[in-house]
Amino acid sequence: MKAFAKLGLAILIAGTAPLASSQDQQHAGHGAHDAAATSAAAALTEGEVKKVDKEAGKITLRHGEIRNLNMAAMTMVLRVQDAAILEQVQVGDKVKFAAERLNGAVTIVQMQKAE
Ligand SMILES: [Cu+2]
Repeated sequence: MKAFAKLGLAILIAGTAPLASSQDQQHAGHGAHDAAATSAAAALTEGEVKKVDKEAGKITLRHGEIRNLNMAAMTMVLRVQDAAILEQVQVGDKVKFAAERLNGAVTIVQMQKAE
């Protein structure tokens, strides 16, 4: 009987807690969503280097789907956060990269050669 009463209490808590928190913490929940989007950016997208413009800090890539940016596969010019990224690759290289939208521009924040 005692165990049954505890179980009932646990169900009551489990049943009410999510409701209360979703109403009280709508803004906190939104923040958590942003954090999730940032961590998703760590997933690398495959690409192929088409052009490197070191002076402008840009690279043209034929890239696969960039999930964190909701971008389909395409060929496009991307900025690089750190110009040193461009020193590591040459036209024709297969790469894996992480991109984020920084100041309105799609920017590569991490890139490595694909094996
Ligand atoms: Cu694109």
